[in-house]
Amino acid sequence: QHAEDDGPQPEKHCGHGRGGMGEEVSRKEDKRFITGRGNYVDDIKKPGMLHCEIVRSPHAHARVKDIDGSRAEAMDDVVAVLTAEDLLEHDLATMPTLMDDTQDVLVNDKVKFQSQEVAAVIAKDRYAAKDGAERVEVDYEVLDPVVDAADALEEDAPLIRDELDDQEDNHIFDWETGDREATEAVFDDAAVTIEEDMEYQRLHPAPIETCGAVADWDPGMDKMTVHMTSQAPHAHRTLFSQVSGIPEHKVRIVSPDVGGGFGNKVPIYPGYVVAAAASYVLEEPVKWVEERSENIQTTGFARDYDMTGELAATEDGEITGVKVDVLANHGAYNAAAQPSKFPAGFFNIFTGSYDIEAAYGSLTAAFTNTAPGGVAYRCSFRVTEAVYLIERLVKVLADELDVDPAEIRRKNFIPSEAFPYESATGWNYDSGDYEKALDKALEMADYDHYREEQQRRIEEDADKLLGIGISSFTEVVGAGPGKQCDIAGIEMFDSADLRVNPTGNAVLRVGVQTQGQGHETTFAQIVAEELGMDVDSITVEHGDTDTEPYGLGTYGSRSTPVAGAAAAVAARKVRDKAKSIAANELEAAEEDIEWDRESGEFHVAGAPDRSITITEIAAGAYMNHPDSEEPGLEATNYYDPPEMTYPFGSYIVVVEVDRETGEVDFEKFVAVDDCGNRINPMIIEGQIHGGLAQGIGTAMMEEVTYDDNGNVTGGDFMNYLLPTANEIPNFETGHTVTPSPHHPIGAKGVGESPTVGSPPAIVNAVTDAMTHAGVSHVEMPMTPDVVWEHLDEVGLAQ
Ligand code: MCN
Ligand code: CUM
Repeated sequence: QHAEDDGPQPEKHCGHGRGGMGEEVSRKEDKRFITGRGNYVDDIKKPGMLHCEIVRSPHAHARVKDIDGSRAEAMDDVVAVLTAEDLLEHDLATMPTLMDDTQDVLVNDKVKFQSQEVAAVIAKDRYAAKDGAERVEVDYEVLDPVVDAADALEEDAPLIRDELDDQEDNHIFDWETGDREATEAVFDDAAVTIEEDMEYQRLHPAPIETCGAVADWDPGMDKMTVHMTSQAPHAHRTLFSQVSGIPEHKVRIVSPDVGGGFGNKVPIYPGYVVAAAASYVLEEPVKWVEERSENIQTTGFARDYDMTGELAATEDGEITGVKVDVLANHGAYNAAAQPSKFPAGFFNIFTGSYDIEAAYGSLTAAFTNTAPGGVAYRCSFRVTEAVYLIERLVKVLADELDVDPAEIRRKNFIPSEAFPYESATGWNYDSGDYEKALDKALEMADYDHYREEQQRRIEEDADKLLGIGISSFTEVVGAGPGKQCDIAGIEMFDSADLRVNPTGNAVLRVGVQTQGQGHETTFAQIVAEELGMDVDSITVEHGDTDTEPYGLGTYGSRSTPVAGAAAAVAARKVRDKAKSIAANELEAAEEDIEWDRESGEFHVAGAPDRSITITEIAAGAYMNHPDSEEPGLEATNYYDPPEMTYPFGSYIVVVEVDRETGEVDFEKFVAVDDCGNRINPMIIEGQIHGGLAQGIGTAMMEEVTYDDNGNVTGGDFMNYLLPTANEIPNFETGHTVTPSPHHPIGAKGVGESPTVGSPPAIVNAVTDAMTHAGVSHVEMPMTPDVVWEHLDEVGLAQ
């Protein structure tokens, strides 16, 4: 699978000044971004391009009795009004979701959530399209909606999916994991058990750039080109081809610069299909770009898990069992974006960083009259929910036993010598050293000092209470292996194709798709490291299915674990061929050629001065190739990872809680991460900062809310609150390095660690400020009124 190599060693900043592994290379892509030369979907303009505006339902549950588009069609600049009837002619009225459900592209019979797509107006400019959409008259028969998952499972709840023959209620599926009997037995014998109910509220990834597409059907070439906001261009091409019937080689998906994805751009949305259908019918390019409220109200949401967790432990705090029960709100369609064999994503990693004998989890998923989705927003396929659950429970247990939450973690960590480790729910952790990361975080946070300060404030009845929260999380990222993980049947491998030019520079094409993560820099660094090239001489291309090798895309922090591995292996294949060319150029035997990582040069064994650079070798490959080799210097690798990678970290948050207002201030925010060998520490730091900000948003402010009539009451930035620079404290980051033993360069993913790891640390901190008065849990988002109510309840409010 991978070429043998010792690889760069932990903690040793290699790079050798050429911008290889471990160097803080400035982001290559930033030049175009900060000079206003980025190229996003809405920047694409084509001759004759039309604009699409979608007519959306004001009701959450309603039968569509009639659609009258005549007033819109009568407008000068309106070209067409499309409804489900028009799409039916082309067999495009419905589309499959990633979980094998069927979603209306335009509502055929019944609206199932507010703002669902009912009709589309195509016009010569965006204003006309919008005016036209307002003139489309839809006659609705309003039905009772149900937005809460528990209510949806009541016997008298309105049936949402009445178009499905086998669907008699709103129940979607039950799922379980672990060993129920063994877990019950452990709980029966336990000296101590604790239980806590907690909600992980509905969130939205809310990338700066909303979703959009420019579809362009070329009747001369019989080819459909779709520029779209996609985290997975190739998978989307296959799905597009399957849905439309256009052969795959006649479909080209281009994902230009993407202004943030955070999981939002993994699914396929009706707008993309409508734009493509409209272009096909009208034979002109058609652009569709969402507005903010459309994005929040209709595209893939995140979380919405109602969880009950229990721990069993011995008197001295050894955790022996964990039990969890979940009610999942999936919205109107089962459209979670995750590997198809994992209906609850990777939620079953809920044993976390701890060596727990027995674990059992059960989950029920329900349809509701809310937008579909469920997996998105920097979550590693629901590891966010799992980490939240276990890290909250550990804090509750520590309080029950009156032991320090750092000590109880230390006591239960999977010991560093136990790796590779198989968890009670079947995960194979590759490597870890949890105690080291925790110790480092404790030291950076000045933990003992704050514990004393906390006590002092309690004794002095101070106006502001102090709370200290810890989270020692474990992540699982880097799906495949292909046999376990697939999207719509396609195995989750990834790819890299490296071509070295005659003049010694190179183009690396990858199957993943950056949305801001810096792949154009970090992937070039991998090649620079492996070939002794300068990072500036390598261009990374992604996001065009006509030129890039097939890959499954960027999500689940899989780019480094999977495509990063592919890039390293492709570079090593080139290096192998380079040896043969070096031998030819240096007139030596190939077995005698050695590559020196430090200098980046190839030389004859025992004669370091008889050396040659990759640039000279590139010239040799095209101008004087050895008879034993084909001309040229390139290699491709399709990498199917043998395992996932398990990054981890320890976060410590110190908060001040105002007893008069319920406001929470961050005193200290320490994040120690371990993502194995690090490619670019500066980019990693940026990833951590961004994810911690989103973790603060999650814990403190963000929620998509609905009223009982199914109206989205949190569907715009007035009501869906994102943190700004004002709410973000100074982060102190640190790291440890525990390489992945199976990854060619020892790297693990990191893109989601901070959002996964930080919410429980923050909630643990706020709760901790009130633990002495008996508060065991505070629900997110912890707005001042929520916190104040808890203060009031236990007599701490002023
Ligand atoms: N990296 C590194 N060394 C490592 C691990 C990672 O230098 N040991 C670098 C990578 O090379 C890459 C970045 O850190 O440039 C993130 O890498 P990785 O963890 O592999 O994650 P992905 O590139 O697959 O990104 C996906 C991840 C996910 S799933 C979400 S959601 C998210 C996130 O990244 N969305 C983002 N971070 C985001 N950052 C931005 N700016 N925009 C988004 O939409
Ligand atoms: Cu779960 S959000 Mo990211 O995997 O694209």
